[in-house]
Amino acid sequence: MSIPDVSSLSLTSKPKPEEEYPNLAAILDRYKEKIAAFPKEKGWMGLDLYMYQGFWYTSQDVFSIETTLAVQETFQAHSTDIYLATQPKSGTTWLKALAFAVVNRKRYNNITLSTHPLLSTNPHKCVPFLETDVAKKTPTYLPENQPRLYATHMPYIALPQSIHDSCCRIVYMCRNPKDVLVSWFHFGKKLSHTLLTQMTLDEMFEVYTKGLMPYGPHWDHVKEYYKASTEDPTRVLFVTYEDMKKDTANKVKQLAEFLGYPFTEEEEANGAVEDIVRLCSFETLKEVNKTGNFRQGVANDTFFREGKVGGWSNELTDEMSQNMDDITTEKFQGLDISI
Ligand code: PAP
Repeated sequence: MSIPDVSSLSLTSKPKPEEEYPNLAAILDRYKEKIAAFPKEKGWMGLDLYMYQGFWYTSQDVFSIETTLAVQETFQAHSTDIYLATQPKSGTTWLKALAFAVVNRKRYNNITLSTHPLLSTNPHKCVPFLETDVAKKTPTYLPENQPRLYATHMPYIALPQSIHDSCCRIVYMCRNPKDVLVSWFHFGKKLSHTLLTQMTLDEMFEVYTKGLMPYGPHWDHVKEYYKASTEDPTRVLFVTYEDMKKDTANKVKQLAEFLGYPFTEEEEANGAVEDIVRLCSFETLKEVNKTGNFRQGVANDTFFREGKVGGWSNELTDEMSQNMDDITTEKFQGLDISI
C-alpha cells in the first residue's frame, strides 16, 4: 500500500509548486506543441480549456492536459492497484478518506484511532492523485508499495492503457450535477490564483452546462464509468454520493468487499464499520482540516463546505434546475443512474 510518511505531511505545510512538483515544468514543456493542435475554448473561471478525447482540460497546472498526457505515457498499473475516480466536487475527498480507512484499518486499528492519519492529515495527502504524482520528484507509485491506492479525475477513456489492460479495481463516485455545480461555484470563490477570473453563478451555470469545466462534460464522464461498471462490475464499482450519504455504513461494507477487504463478523460486532463512518464523516474531517493549505492557494478547508445532498435548491433558479434536469434526462437516457 502506498502510504506516504504522514509525519512529513503536516496540515500547515505550504510547499511551493516548484518544490512539490519539480517535474511539472518539464512536463508542461514536453506537451506544448502537441496541445497547441487541440481545440481550445474559454471555460471555468475564464481559463483556456483544451479538448482531448472528448473532454476539456485546463493547461499549465498539475490537474491539466499536460499531466494527463504524462500519466498516459509513463504510468504503469499493477493488477493489485485501486483507483478512486471522480469528477471534481463529486465526493473525492470523502471517497479517499473512506477507502484509505478501509484498506488500512489493520495498520491503524481502532485502539489507536486517535492517532489515525486522517485525524491530522488532509485525505488528499493520504491518497495521491495520479495527475499530481506524475509531477513529483519521487512519485509514490514505487513497485514495492502494493497494493497501491490512487485517485484520479481523468475520464475513463483517458486512463493509461495499462489500467485498462490490468484487472485492478476502480471505484467511481458520482454526484447530482446540480450539487456539483454549486460546489464548484463556492470552491472557485475561495481560490486565490491570479489567473482565475471570478464568475457569477449564472456564468458558471453557462460554462458548466456546456461542459466547459475541467474534466467536463460532467455527464459524459459519469456515463463512461457507469458503462464500464455494467460491463465488468468486478472491476469497476459505481457509487453515488447520495447513496453514500443515505446509508453510509452499508455502502462502506460494499466498498470494503469490492476492494477485497471485507469486514469480518467480529469487526462488525465490534463497531469497526461505524468507527470508519465516524472517522470519515464530514463533521470530523471538517474539524481536522479547518487550518492549513492543501497546496499553494488552496486551503484545506475549501474541501469541506456543507457536505449535504440537495443544497442546490437554495441556490439554483427553477429555470436552471429545469435546464439541468433536461440535460441529465437526455444524457442518461437508458442508464439506471439514480441521483
Ligand atoms: P475535489 O474533487 O476537488 O477533491 P470533492 O471532495 O469531490 O472535491 O468535493 C467537495 C465536496 O465534498 C464539498 O461539497 P459541498 O461544496 O456541496 O459542501 C464538500 O463539502 C464535500 N465533502 C467533503 N468531505 C466530505 C465528507 N466527509 N462527507 C460528505 N461530503 C464531504
